[in-house]
Amino acid sequence: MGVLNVTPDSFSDGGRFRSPEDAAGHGLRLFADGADIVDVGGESTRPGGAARVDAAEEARRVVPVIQRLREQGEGFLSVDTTRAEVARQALDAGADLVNDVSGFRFDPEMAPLVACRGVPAVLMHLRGDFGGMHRQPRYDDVAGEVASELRERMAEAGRAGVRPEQVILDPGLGFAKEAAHSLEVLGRLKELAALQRPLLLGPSRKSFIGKVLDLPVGERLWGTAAAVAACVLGGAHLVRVHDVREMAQVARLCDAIVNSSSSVAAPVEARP
Ligand code: PMM
Repeated sequence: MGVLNVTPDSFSDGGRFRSPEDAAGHGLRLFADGADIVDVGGESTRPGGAARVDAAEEARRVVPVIQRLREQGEGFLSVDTTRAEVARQALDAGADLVNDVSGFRFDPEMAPLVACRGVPAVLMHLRGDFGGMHRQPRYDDVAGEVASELRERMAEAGRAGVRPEQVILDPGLGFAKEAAHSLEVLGRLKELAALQRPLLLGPSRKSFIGKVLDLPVGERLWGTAAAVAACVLGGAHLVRVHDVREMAQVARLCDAIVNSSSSVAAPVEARP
């Protein structure tokens, strides 16, 4: 999944595009670079409390880009929003799936919309709201708590009519999590497989990488590659990244390792 942020202030790639044509052009490049899905977002979730925009402004940013990509692009389009009204307009413009980082919590109309349209939707783990989520998140057992909170969110969505087959789960790296929490979730990804839904992860250029490597956001490509490898080897089905060309190679190779039953089955002493 390639990231296409149509925002003035996203943490690693805000303010890049001057027009919807410009942004759609970047989306087409992401497809050409190997993305299966392009995720179009119009509101920043930047650490430290990004200023929220209203639904009309968010839709004004994403809908024309989705329309253009739908006309010209072949791949799947996703809308990164926590607002049902924005998701509705994006789906009407041709989006195929909804990516809601609030796990359908911020807008009570989101789950009913997803249920009614029957589209796939990413349900991400997040505690609190955008403003408060970075204030000292506390966990005793981060992987266990994320898994059980995702299970609760999925059950809640089910009560609104969302079928389990529609749901893609995301533990929300960097969202209401310190670096140590994100690293532990990555290391214990297999525990989320128990939820029996496809997993999406968004490690790209995030601050847990910067913290370990002591590097600014523009120099986290290799760290992102390592994190993407951990995601795919840990069982992720989708990774949301900015640097699609490079990460497609990392993901494909890790996928080949996962799918290579011979290397898994061969006894250690039989290996060269
Ligand atoms: N991260 C960001 C935005 N949207 N969506 C999902 N499902 N998972 C994520 O980890 C995620 C997301 C923040 O990153 P950005 O500002 O670079 O887009």
